[in-house]
Amino acid sequence: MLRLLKVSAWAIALVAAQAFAATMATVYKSPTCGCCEKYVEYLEKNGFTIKAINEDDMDAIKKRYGTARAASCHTMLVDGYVVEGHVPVRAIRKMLNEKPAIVGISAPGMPQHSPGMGEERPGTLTIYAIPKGNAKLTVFSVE
Ligand SMILES: [Cu+2]
Repeated sequence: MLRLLKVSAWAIALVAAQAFAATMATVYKSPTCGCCEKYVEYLEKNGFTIKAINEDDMDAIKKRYGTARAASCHTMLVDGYVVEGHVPVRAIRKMLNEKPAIVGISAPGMPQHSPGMGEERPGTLTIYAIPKGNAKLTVFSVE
């Protein structure tokens, strides 16, 4: 009985540790971007710990991290991937779980009804995969 208690306490501790292990990420954004702020808040509500960096030359950031051809307002770095724009957490988690050999994913432009851009409408937001090199963008998911 005592042994069983110990085992279940250990299991509960493990589950709790996983539930509270926040995903660390860095978000580059323009200091005047309001929707970028909202997106950072959305990420934080959904288990991310965000280091937000204000950057005046966002074009340079997109060139540096390879998202210029699918550009949006902010650029996020997470676990070796780049997430460009208002991408829902579901798509980010899918990428982090599947670990595809791509630069990252993007919601190009400033799509309405994406996180930080008004209420989401499931099934209306196309997320693109940015391949390495010059290969064309492909559809990563529809959120
Ligand atoms: Cu935006």
